[in-house]
Amino acid sequence: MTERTLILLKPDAVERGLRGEILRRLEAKGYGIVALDQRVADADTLAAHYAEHEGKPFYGPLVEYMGSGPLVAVVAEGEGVIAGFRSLAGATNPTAAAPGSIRGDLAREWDAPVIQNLVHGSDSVESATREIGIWFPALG
Ligand code: RTP
Ligand code: MG
Repeated sequence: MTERTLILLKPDAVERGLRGEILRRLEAKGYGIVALDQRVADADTLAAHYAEHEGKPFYGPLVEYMGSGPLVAVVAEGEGVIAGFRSLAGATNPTAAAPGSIRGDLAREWDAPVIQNLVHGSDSVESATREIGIWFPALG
């Protein structure tokens, strides 16, 4: 079924100049881009986006990391794009992420209080709907 997902090119991806490489992989796979916007995320947006992680030890560092510089929010579309982009992204931990994936090829572990792994992708239809509403209210 054609569906939409919310992708974030996190601040480390922007900082390292990897926007083009990541978007190239998304487009090469055949997914469409419905919306794309670079911005510095504000605290309310990050609190809403990461509500499920509130109270976890890495929550504070996660919000700090995600607000540390510009990120690129993207709505992508296609058959199976939610699971498909998660597959392109690879495992959360860059060391465990398979070669060939965005995180496996382009990210590594650092001595940091939170895992920095270049991209976010919605993990379900419900999450995608919720997250698109947070980042692109006009599309929600
Ligand atoms: P995402 O939401 O960013 O697509 O990543 P994910 O589903 O693979 O990972 P999730 O469990 O939702 O965690 C969200 C983000 O928080 C950071 N994280 N750090 N132990 C840690 O230091 C830790 N655990 C999670 C990562 O940046 C992860 O992508
Ligand atoms: Mg997640």
